[in-house]
Amino acid sequence: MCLSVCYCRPCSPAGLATVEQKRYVCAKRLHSLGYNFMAIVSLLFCSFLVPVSNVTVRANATGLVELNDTVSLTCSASGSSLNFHWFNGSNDITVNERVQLSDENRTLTISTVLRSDKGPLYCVVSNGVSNGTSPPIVLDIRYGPSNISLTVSPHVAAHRAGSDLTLSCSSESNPPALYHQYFWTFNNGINFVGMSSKLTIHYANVSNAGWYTCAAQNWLLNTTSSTNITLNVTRE
Ligand SMILES: *[C@@H]1O[C@H](CO)[C@@H](O)[C@H](O)[C@H]1NC(C)=O
Ligand SMILES: *[C@@H]1O[C@H](CO)[C@@H](O)[C@H](O)[C@H]1NC(C)=O
Ligand SMILES: *[C@@H]1O[C@H](CO)[C@@H](O)[C@H](O)[C@H]1NC(C)=O
Ligand SMILES: *[C@@H]1O[C@H](CO)[C@@H](O)[C@H](O)[C@H]1NC(C)=O
Ligand SMILES: *[C@@H]1O[C@H](CO)[C@@H](O)[C@H](O)[C@H]1NC(C)=O
Ligand SMILES: *[C@@H]1O[C@H](CO)[C@@H](O)[C@H](O)[C@H]1NC(C)=O
Ligand SMILES: *[C@@H]1O[C@H](CO)[C@@H](O)[C@H](O)[C@H]1NC(C)=O
Ligand SMILES: *[C@@H]1O[C@H](CO)[C@@H](O)[C@H](O)[C@H]1NC(C)=O
Ligand SMILES: CC(=O)N[C@H]1CO[C@H](CO)[C@@H](O)[C@@H]1O
Repeated sequence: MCLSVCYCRPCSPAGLATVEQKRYVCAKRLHSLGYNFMAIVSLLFCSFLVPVSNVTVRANATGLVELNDTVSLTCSASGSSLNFHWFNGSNDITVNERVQLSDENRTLTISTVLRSDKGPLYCVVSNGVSNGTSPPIVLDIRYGPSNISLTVSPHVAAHRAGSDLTLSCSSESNPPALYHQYFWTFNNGINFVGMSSKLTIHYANVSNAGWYTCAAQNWLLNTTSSTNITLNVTRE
């Protein structure tokens, strides 16, 4: 029952195999003598690895909202003895409180997503004989409006009556464009002025002086942010 002859030859085809060693204990109880006979047998196996293919990444959620949502990305691939490795752009993923790996690194979970998490994120799967890279995934993370600012040009403390001036409002938001709009109010919301990111006043006069407030709204998230400026106009 226990082997006494050992015959070894190289694994073939060599490129697709690794050698695995397994140890077995052979034991036989010899009742008549009252002790156990034992031998340790080592067997070497050629372990054939199936090359890596079909590496894909799937996200479990879309329409993520910055600071509110959590997303899990799962990497899957065909092949045997797979190792999973994640990248964020050209860097390795760094695990921290918000960024966790699980299921033997198959799954990447990002909690309270930030706009900077958008990626491209991708996974590299490898085994002893080959590797494969998933197509990159770019997360659409909705945020804003944030970093709102209001400037007036020309940039002077007081504008002369009769001059032209432009108030410009800017803010960061995703989605941008259609979903992101500006509202202007003059002197504490008494006058609704316009809906563009720029407000131009031709031939300014003293009655144009006052508080201007710009409010930016992200229509998809229904979030707003506002800021204001005091416009000064002097008589000539
Ligand atoms: C998961 O990834 C980490 C960091 O890349 C690595 O240290 C660890 O060995 C991996 N675990 C498994 C089971 O592959
Ligand atoms: C990806 O990298 C950016 C910096 O380039 C970092 O701010 C962000 O937190 C990273 N995201 C993840 C999920 O690692
Ligand atoms: C992936 O395989 C290619 C050859 O197919 C090799 O050049 C590269 O170094 C491998 N990368 C990793 C991370 O194993
Ligand atoms: C208008 O005048 C006030 C008080 O002098 C000043 O605080 C404010 O910055 C001025 N506005 C602008 C746009 O410079
Ligand atoms: C000042 O300009 C506003 C429009 O910009 C106009 O309605 C108003 O009549 C002007 N006032 C004077 C005193 O010119
Ligand atoms: C984000 O979460 C906060 C608190 O739970 C909630 O009040 C807010 O409406 C959420 N924002 C969006 C855009 O879903
Ligand atoms: C947007 O917010 C306003 C109040 O801030 C609320 O009255 C309105 O119902 C919200 N709309 C949506 C679509 O959530
Ligand atoms: C103008 O903005 C400042 C902060 O930038 C805020 O403290 C103030 O209440 C605002 N005033 C109005 C009239 O909106
Ligand atoms: C350019 C700039 O100021 N960016 C800031 C916009 O707001 C976000 C979050 O509120 C900050 O993380 C950025 O640094």
